[in-house]
Amino acid sequence: MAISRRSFLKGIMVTSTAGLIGPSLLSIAQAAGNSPEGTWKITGSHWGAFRARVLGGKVQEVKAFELDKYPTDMLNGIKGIIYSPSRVRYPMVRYDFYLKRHKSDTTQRGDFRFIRVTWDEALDMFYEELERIQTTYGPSGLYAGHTGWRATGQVHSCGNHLFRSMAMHGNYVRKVGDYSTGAGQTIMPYVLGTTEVYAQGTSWENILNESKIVVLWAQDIHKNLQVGWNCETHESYEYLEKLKDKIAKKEIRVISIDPVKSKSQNYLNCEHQYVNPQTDVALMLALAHTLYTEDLHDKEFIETYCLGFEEFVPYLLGTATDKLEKTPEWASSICGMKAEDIKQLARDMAGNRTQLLFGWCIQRQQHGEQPYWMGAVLAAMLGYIGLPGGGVSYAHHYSGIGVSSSGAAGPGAFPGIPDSDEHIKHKSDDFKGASATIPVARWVDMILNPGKTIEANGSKITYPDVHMAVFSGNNPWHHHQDKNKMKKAFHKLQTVVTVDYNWTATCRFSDIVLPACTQYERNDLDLYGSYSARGVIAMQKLVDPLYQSKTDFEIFTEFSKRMGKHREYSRNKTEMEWVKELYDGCVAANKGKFEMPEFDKFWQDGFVDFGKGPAWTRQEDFRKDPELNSLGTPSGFIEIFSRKIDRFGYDDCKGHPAWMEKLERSHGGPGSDKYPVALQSCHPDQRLHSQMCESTEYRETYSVQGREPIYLSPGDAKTRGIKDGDLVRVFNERGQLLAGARVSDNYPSGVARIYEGAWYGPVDETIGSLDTYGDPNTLTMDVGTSQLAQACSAFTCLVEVEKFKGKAPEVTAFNQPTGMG
Ligand SMILES: Nc1nc2c(c(=O)[nH]1)N[C@H]1C(S)=C(S)[C@@H](COP(=O)(O)OP(=O)(O)OC[C@H]3O[C@@H](n4cnc5c(=O)[nH]c(N)nc54)[C@H](O)[C@@H]3O)O[C@H]1N2
Ligand SMILES: Nc1nc2c(c(=O)[nH]1)N[C@H]1C(S)=C(S)[C@@H](COP(=O)(O)OP(=O)(O)OC[C@H]3O[C@@H](n4cnc5c(=O)[nH]c(N)nc54)[C@H](O)[C@@H]3O)O[C@H]1N2
Ligand SMILES: [Mo]
Repeated sequence: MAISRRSFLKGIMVTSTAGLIGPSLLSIAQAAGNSPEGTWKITGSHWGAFRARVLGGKVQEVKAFELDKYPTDMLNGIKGIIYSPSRVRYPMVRYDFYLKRHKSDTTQRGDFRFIRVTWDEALDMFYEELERIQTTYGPSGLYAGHTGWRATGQVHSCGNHLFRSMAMHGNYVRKVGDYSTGAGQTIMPYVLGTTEVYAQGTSWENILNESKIVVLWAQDIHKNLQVGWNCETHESYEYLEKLKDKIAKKEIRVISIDPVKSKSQNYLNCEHQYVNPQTDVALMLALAHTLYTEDLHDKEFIETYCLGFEEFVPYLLGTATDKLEKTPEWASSICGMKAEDIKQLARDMAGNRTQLLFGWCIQRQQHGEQPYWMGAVLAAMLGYIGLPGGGVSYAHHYSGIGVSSSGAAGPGAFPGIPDSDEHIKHKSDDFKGASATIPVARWVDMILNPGKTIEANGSKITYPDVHMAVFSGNNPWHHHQDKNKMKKAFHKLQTVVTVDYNWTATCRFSDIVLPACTQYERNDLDLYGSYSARGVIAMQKLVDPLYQSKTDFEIFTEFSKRMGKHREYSRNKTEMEWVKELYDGCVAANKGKFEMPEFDKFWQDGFVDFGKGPAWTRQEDFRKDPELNSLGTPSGFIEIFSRKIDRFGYDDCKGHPAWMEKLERSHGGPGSDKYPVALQSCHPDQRLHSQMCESTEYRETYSVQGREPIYLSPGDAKTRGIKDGDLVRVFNERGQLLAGARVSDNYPSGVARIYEGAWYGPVDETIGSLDTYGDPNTLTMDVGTSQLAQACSAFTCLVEVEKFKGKAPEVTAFNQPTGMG
């Protein structure tokens, strides 16, 4: 690697005084840093760390970081993010909003007519709108609490920039929960005492050494570990490789319980247990029924570690009020698995140490709390909880969970709150009787129904009357369900401001759009390995911000000038001073435990390695001593029955896990006569949500006739006269889209998939308009999982598919807006 220009200069500084560096010396330095093929720099990302060769101010080449032994194919999409045709180049204002401000015709939202303005004009307008909202409506008029997969980097953490600057102006409506695990993180504290979904799990070493059966339950681990919340290390893949090996040698059984043959199943070459979509709870109940009636359940474990089994058993046996015995025969008619196979699976699990590994998308459906709760009950009945290679995990597919933690502290972050109350301009916290916090997936419902009261986790939430929304680091026009409902909601908003580097659909439906630069256009640092805390990675700026884009730090420092508080905002520090300060803070936190070099050396090397931590087993301490190491549940034990939840009196989340019918369900369930195909909108193999969809050449490696693929079973394709590569229309009562058919043996009849994050590109802004690229959220349902979590239910969705006839409209999703000046 060529020595960087900065370190070369630094070398000179040591031997000479700054004044001596004349033009000739500088050009020597330049020449050394810039060898003919350019300069190599290092940076980190959700996709992993990599080095980039920069020449002539342009990224020429990207290669994986040497320590990353299993880099993701997505590195091939990075250049296309920076040089995407969809970059927001200048501050832009929606045409009618430019003319009439908050009195604009909001039904024009999404018509994609924008006017270019200067940064000062844009920031003034943004500030004036905030002032107007705070003084006219108070804090309940503003929604600014949204989050999402903003880029890695702790200095430019764009969510924190938004939250800090908005809070320095005044109060606003915030959210609780997230789209990833909304149902899981709400139910699990009642059952196992923590969210479980964001907790470190049993180390892979222990699973490999001790498990006899591993169940991948709705778990596409091989696909989903490609990305991480911090800079991903991909260390998990080493264990997946070993697992594959052990399966081949028949030393371990891995069973994927999934409607689809997943990428992981195909990679591992493991067993597949087909289940109908949304019916896992019926299957689990039947497994529990077999364990109980064949006396295979671990009575001692239940006696010692659990509470409420007696209340659950009558429901299982059909002696409770519903008078329905949850037999394998009963479950079979719902879940599609043969009764005899269910019984055999229960016996196999009872006789062999079994590790259940749940993915997240079975809780991203109506009643999503139930499979997680019932999963814990099943694990408790098996009795392996707290033993290495046994029990239940809810997150081994996420951010390297299962790779043991080094125990080191990562770098802190730019603060997301004001430093002092004195920095806050409007101090009112009068939400006019409405709630200041709402469950995140209900935010569109909130905009549409001010004053409406809903239940959420034992409390009543009253929707505030929101008139303005601000977004940064998330793309709600990709991530939220039911686009046509969103359009109606956005007609009700007076002002929408979005900060992004791309013309996402969220920008398209906004009034003021501010161009951020990408993470590759700024200096930063982050943790290397989210849960493993493997090290610290330097994120060296690769190129200068393109067009008129700015860093989020700069945007909100400039914004704070409007309040005369930019010094307080930035603490009067530059970007590099922040990078150094966060690094030095990390050094201090690890002092005496982990050796870290001085900042300059770190920045030059690009990486600090904390090494690997020891293997670990989840809930081991609880198993050893349930009194001393009691769980965080109300009783301290595993709660098979929850008195607390029971007292809420919800009909859609009762005192113990239960099977409940869905609003829509395939394979004979409600609505399947009209729309027979269950639409999965899983997490994309070749994107991070909507990020990288704009990467043109990379997108062309998977798109079909320029559209997002829909994966279909051969049977479903045949009965509809659809061939692989055909353009199809996918539709239901909620919307319609165009997609390209990919016919695949991995899919069973009645199940199709369009990956989430496909960019929304409507023909026009009207309600019901055809989506030209294929965003599945054009079709999904905006309904809470239950009154407990009120979380995202994207997987409760039925559609019909037909061959598209006629002239297909052009894809509009990646366009620049129509300029009006
Ligand atoms: N149908 C369906 N819908 C789903 C899901 C599903 O399974 N099915 N999954 C849900 C889940 S789990 C999630 S987590 C969400 C994800 O939803 P999001 O987190 O909203 O998705 P992203 O596409 O990652 O959006 C991040 C946005 O931030 C922008 N951005 C990135 N870095 C920066 C930065 O430094 N500065 C600024 N200003 N902007 C930046 C990107 O350009 C992008 O537009 O989607 C949810 N939606
Ligand atoms: N490559 C990549 N990786 C990612 C992300 C990304 O965008 N791209 N996003 C990250 C984020 S934010 C999140 S939240 C996680 C998401 O993680 P998950 O939500 O777990 O991921 P999915 O791949 O959507 O779903 C996993 C599996 O569940 C199966 N499944 C769907 N419905 C059912 C059902 O009813 N029953 C059963 N048994 N199985 C079902 C699907 O067929 C699929 O194989 O992934 C993370 N990892
Ligand atoms: Mo997520």
